[in-house]
Amino acid sequence: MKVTTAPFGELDGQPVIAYTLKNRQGFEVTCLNYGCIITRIMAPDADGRFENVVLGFERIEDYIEHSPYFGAVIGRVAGRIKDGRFELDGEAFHLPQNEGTTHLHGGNKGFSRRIWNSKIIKKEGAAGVEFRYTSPDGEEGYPGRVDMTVVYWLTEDNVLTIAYEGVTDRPTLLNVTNHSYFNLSGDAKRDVLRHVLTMKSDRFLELDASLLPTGRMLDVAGTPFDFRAGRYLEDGVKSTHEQNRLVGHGYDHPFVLSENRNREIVLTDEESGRKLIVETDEPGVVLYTSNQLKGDFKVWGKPVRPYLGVCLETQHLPDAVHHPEFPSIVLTPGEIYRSTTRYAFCTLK
Ligand code: FUC
Repeated sequence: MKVTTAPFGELDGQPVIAYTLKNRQGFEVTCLNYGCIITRIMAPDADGRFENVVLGFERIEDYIEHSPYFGAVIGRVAGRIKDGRFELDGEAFHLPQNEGTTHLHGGNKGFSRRIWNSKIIKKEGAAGVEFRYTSPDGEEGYPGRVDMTVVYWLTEDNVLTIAYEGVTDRPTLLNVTNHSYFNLSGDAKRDVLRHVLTMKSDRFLELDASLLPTGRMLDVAGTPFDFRAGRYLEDGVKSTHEQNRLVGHGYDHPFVLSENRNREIVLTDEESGRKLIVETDEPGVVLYTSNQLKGDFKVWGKPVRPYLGVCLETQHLPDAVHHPEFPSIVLTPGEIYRSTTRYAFCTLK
């Protein structure tokens, strides 16, 4: 395992560093101390050709100006919080409303836009980067000082593991994820519509017009949300299902996982022969087919467009603080927030 570092520009007088983890097979992951952003994952196709399988940029300026959370760690709370307000132990908290009246992805300057302390770590058969960030009490409106650690581990068998840990000194909310946009075609040469997704999920959350959960969990059976036997992502884009249309034709939905740590999410691209197996201990995953991905910028030389990537955001269910029936995202002093997601890259051959 080889770990190299390279300068990746500067932000507010602080250096941005790119770490590249490379194993003996030639599989590579590059990540930044800014937002713990994964900029690049070089994975082999069925013929052994290494290409990048995530959307990203080559310059820090692009991440600051354009990025729809490409590759970043999202927190303190991933997803949407209705009206940017919540109550905890009888106290009301107000968060920045950065999408209409909704609070999205931790606010204006969440974990994804912070410089993290970073260092290279190693253990038998694996190398990694450990990121640490202390989010002060009241940052982006959230109570409590939160000490966060995120570790990216790479092993010789092309497995990337992300481990999150957090503690607080006051009751608060915490629900962290990674917002990588996968595109297994390699170097974003095709969109993801012909990617096949298989998921062990029987239910998904109904959304309202603001993309907030209504509280209803819908049965996937007989709908384009049934991924249990695998289906093309395209199905949800062409679908006339009201929930697909509502999110801009496609998927932007939380799914309840019915199994954990057992090949519960599998994404394949038959043409390149690449396959990604995601395993997590989180109760849910937000499937986002980048329906809203637009703008006057390019990714790896190609103009961005909807469906150029697919996000598999493993996490607790969004807006949990307003839905007591969802698993709680409250973290109290003395508890340790722990979450792990494993991404195994392989080929169909
Ligand atoms: C996802 C979606 C949102 C948004 C964002 C960039 O998590 O739920 O709709 O577009 O990412």
